[in-house]
Formats: sequence, structure tokens, C-alpha cells
Amino acid sequence: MAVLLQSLVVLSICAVLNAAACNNVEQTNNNCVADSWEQIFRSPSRSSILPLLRYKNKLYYMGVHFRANWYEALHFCESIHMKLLSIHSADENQIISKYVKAANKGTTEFWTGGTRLVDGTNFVWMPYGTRVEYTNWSGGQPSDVNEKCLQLWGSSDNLTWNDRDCNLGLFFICERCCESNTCPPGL
Ligand SMILES: [Ca+2]
Repeated sequence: MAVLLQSLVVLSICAVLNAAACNNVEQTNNNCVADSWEQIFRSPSRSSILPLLRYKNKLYYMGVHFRANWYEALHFCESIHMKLLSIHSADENQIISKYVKAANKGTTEFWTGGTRLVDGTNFVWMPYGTRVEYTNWSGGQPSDVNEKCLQLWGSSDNLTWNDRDCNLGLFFICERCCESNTCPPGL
């Protein structure tokens, strides 16, 4: 109820102010985030405490310090101004597989942003909403319409994909497309 009231108050304020004023505030905030997001994760010595892997036009961050269900992983990546992982090619799947193997965290089970929560059937990359086109499913997967989220797993050098219960706690990988003119649609 408190959240609802708060939302109503904000909406009322925006209704009273003219639309341009609200848009200006939003625009300014977005610019600040875009210009300084890496700074948030810099230590006093100015070295980044956010370890990132760079491959082509993307940065990747491996979330291995706590296990999260799929929803928490999606939210955490957003909170560090990144997105939950999307994979668009065999090359990218291979790079991610090497990244996971090199980290040697005792598991290869990681959440990606793939899910069929939207219509219950088709997998999309969230939060982009783009259809999953390149795939690398394990044999027999996807196996169950009740398993609505897409994880990496396997023991080979090239990790494969599995549909899994979204409520399961796993490590996860976030991404950020760092050259907007070369990003796939939606990134
Ligand atoms: Ca499955």
C-alpha cells in the first residue's frame, strides 16, 4: 500500500509539472549513469574492483560471490548497469565457456538471460525481449515447459544449454555492450 501511495504521489507531481520538466529530469539522470557507471565500482586507489572480460563489443562480469535465482540475477546485473548474459553465436558461446572454465569455481552452471516466461513457449533474451536464435542446447533439452529459464552447464570445453527452474540458485554472468554502433539489436 505504501508503495502504491508513493507511486500515486510521484504520478501526481508529474501531472502537475509540465511533461517537458519530467523528461528533462529523466534525461539528465540517464546521462549521469551512462557517463559514470564504472566509477561506482572503483576503489579509493581508482583501480576497478569490477573484474570484466572484454570480447569484441561486449564486457562480461561473472557473478560468483553469491548464488541467485534467475530473477535475482536479472536484477543484480541491472543494478550494476549491465544485463544478464545473452549469447548470439558459437564464437560467443565458446568464449563464455573458456571464461567459466578459467574461473574454476567448481561448477559450470550459470544463469543466462534466456527465458520463456513471457509466453510460456518461446525463449527470448531478457531484458532485451529479442528472440533466441543461435542455440546450443544439450541433447534432450529443452526438456520441460515448467523449466522456464536458460542455464549453461556441462563438462566439455563448449558449455551447452538447459532449461531449468527459474527459482534455483546459481551463479550468473552479466554483460554490457560497450560500442553501441556495433551492438546486436536490443543490446
Ligand atoms: Ca531441462
